[in-house]
Amino acid sequence: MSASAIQELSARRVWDSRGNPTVEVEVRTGSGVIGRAIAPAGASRGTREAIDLRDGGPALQGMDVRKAVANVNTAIATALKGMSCEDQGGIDAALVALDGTPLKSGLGGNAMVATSLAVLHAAAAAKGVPLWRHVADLSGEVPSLPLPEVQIFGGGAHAGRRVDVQDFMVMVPGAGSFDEVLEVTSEIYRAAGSLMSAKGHSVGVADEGGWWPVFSNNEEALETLVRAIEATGEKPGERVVISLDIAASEFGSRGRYRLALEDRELDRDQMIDLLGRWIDSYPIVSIEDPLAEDDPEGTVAFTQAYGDRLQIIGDDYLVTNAELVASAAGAGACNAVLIKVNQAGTVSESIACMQEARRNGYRCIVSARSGETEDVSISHLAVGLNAGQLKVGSFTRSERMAKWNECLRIGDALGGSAFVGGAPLAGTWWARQSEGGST
Ligand code: 2PG
Ligand code: MG
Repeated sequence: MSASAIQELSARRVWDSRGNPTVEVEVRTGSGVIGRAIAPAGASRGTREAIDLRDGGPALQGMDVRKAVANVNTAIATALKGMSCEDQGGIDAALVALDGTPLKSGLGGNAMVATSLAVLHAAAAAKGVPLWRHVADLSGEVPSLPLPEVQIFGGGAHAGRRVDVQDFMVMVPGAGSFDEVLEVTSEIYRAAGSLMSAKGHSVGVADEGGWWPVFSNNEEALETLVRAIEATGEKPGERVVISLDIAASEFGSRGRYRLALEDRELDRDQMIDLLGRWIDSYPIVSIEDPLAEDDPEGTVAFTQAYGDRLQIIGDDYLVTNAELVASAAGAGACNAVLIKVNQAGTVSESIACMQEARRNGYRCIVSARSGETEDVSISHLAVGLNAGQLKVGSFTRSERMAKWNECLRIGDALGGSAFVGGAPLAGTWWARQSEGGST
């Protein structure tokens, strides 16, 4: 058996940041190197993303993954044994063929993504290079250190729907280094917590570590975010800007949007007007899933209205799918795509989506899920894919901090010039303003 051939492949059940079971896969090659990866899990999921196989039934709220673990230990292990872990394309094609379903419900997206990523780790280890270097070799990209998007307040499906909007985030495109981004973000995070305490709120955190959103409406969250940025001595819109994940599919469908806290329903045009008022009032540079995934008309209209000022990201709308990116580009919907490996199901399909995005001039943001673990593969993917941006949640909880800290380590290996700074936001009002032009 050759040194890079897969000799053993097995799975075990481990637990994610919400205490839910998930799948960990370990791959051992002929030379004895090991690759290991864990599947993450979303809460606000697109209907067209790869499906996690869950056991159902009364135990663990139906969330158990024994079937997915068994699929790895039997069918997947049998199919992949003897293949070279350096043949990521061949391995992922074999997984897709073995699954044979449109949304990976056969083997389970969780079984497939953990296997695909574990193989990626094993290949890097077999080559004796860091994971980001191996990813760069696969993608043909020049590695770079991404610009983070960091959540300050959670919301939506990650906070009991306490506010409609899911992620209130900051970006620091004006920072000179990755380390500076984290330092500025840490100050803003702390300032936001102090503002919440000062209002007499008990300050717990949501699923991704952002402050629990004790607000009476979405605007109060935006106001508080601006105050928190100011409290650190920053002028909002200069070094620091705001990014939102509306995750509109969670409260909207077929052109109708229900704002739960305010108990009112908006039609598509009213929803676009509401977002427009926020864009005019706050230094927002990026909006993810502004309209629901079943509202292409709204998404195209929103992109037409704001695409030359903002980054408009498709997450549930594009589900890391190259074909959906190509058709969105044709229709003029979004100008950026979130890359979540477990939405696609395999590493190769994620890379294909990113390459399709690049061909169409779309920006790329590698993203974690709301259910995460100590697995830091996505930090390496963001670097090796030269994605430009990384979203992993907030600035607390070790499943989040592990990813930011891994970027610091990779940054040391790459050298200071690898940080992309504000470059991924080229074409937005922020970039025009920082070049000295008008907004
Ligand atoms: C999102 C992600 C991460 P989830 O919508 O972008 O914030 O959430 O993993 O629940 O889909
Ligand atoms: Mg999202």
